[in-house]
Amino acid sequence: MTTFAKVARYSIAVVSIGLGLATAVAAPAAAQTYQWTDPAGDMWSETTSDQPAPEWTNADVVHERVTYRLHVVMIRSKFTDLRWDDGMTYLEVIGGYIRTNEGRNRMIFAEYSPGDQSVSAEIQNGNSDTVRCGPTAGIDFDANTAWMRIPRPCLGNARWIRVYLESINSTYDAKVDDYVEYGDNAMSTGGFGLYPYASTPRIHRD
Ligand SMILES: [Ca+2]
Repeated sequence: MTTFAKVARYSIAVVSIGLGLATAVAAPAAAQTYQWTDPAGDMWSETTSDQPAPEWTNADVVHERVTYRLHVVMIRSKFTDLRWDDGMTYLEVIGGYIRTNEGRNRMIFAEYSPGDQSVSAEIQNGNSDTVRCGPTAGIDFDANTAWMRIPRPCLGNARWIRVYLESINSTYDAKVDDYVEYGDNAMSTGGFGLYPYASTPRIHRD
């Protein structure tokens, strides 16, 4: 998917869905970590319209953990299932937005590359320009997990951040003879691409 398409998708105004359906578990005495569960079976598909796709399990988020340490933000995602199948066009295991107390907006992308079997990480600013700050990402298909490491310079000198997370993948569907995009909003059971209406509470730097 092109960057433009990603931006266009994110910019679509969708109904506001907060964190009410997520189970937030803030680690005691560690305000810099915020983690929560997301239900299994709550993915959506997008073709001509968005609709629930509970039968789809690939990259269905079940747990997220965001940690903001002094020099880095770490995101760790766990899924019901995680795989690369023939017919898939892309697998964005971690995507979303980070907003900072300094007013910065960052789009984040961690996308699997089947060619070299690695995960590329990218950060973009509010103008969709790449922020060259050394993000990295990884994937473990056996464990159904992925992670993304975001050095603090990607975020300026943010004292706190708020994060929206999702996963998106696309595959060919012979029934409709087209590629179908599947996504999981990690903040709720609603459709994906809900920024800026859904996000974590403030996660403070360690
Ligand atoms: Ca889910």
